[in-house]
Amino acid sequence: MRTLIKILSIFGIVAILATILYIRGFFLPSYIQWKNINLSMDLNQDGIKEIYQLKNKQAIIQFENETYEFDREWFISDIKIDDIDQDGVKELLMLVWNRTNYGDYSPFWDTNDTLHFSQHLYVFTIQNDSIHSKWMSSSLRPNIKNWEIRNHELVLTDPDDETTIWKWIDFGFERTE
Ligand SMILES: [Ca+2]
Ligand SMILES: [Ca+2]
Repeated sequence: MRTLIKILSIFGIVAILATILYIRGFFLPSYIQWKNINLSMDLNQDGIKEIYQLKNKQAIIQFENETYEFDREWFISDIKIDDIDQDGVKELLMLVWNRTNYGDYSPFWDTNDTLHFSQHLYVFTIQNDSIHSKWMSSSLRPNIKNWEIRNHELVLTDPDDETTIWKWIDFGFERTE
């Protein structure tokens, strides 16, 4: 009986450790290329460049007088800046792994999807010193291994090295190729 309790408690400890490692992103796919980036650009068009920094999977925007920190539970693999909708103002695009299927907008009926990691693409606009989400993808299928922006179009490569091209049309991305 004592041995059984011992075995069960070891299993319990291992399960807890595995969960902690999972939540900290230790078991995310090995194809992810975690970038460190430092960009200096004026997205809010006030004549002063902000710093867009991605380091150790966390991103910040440094304005002249304050620093905006993105959700620390997001594991951000890459950021890009482009006028993706071609309205003359540049956006911040972000490739994120987090534990929700719905960005910040969880439907009330979904109470059990908080552990599972999924990949998302987010587009933000910067106005004055605040950040607005312009577009937030649900869980990406397939996942993105590599991405580029060419002529304001997203060139996405999945883990099987299939490449697709996506263009911003009205309120989201549509596949062009
Ligand atoms: Ca600025
Ligand atoms: Ca734009």
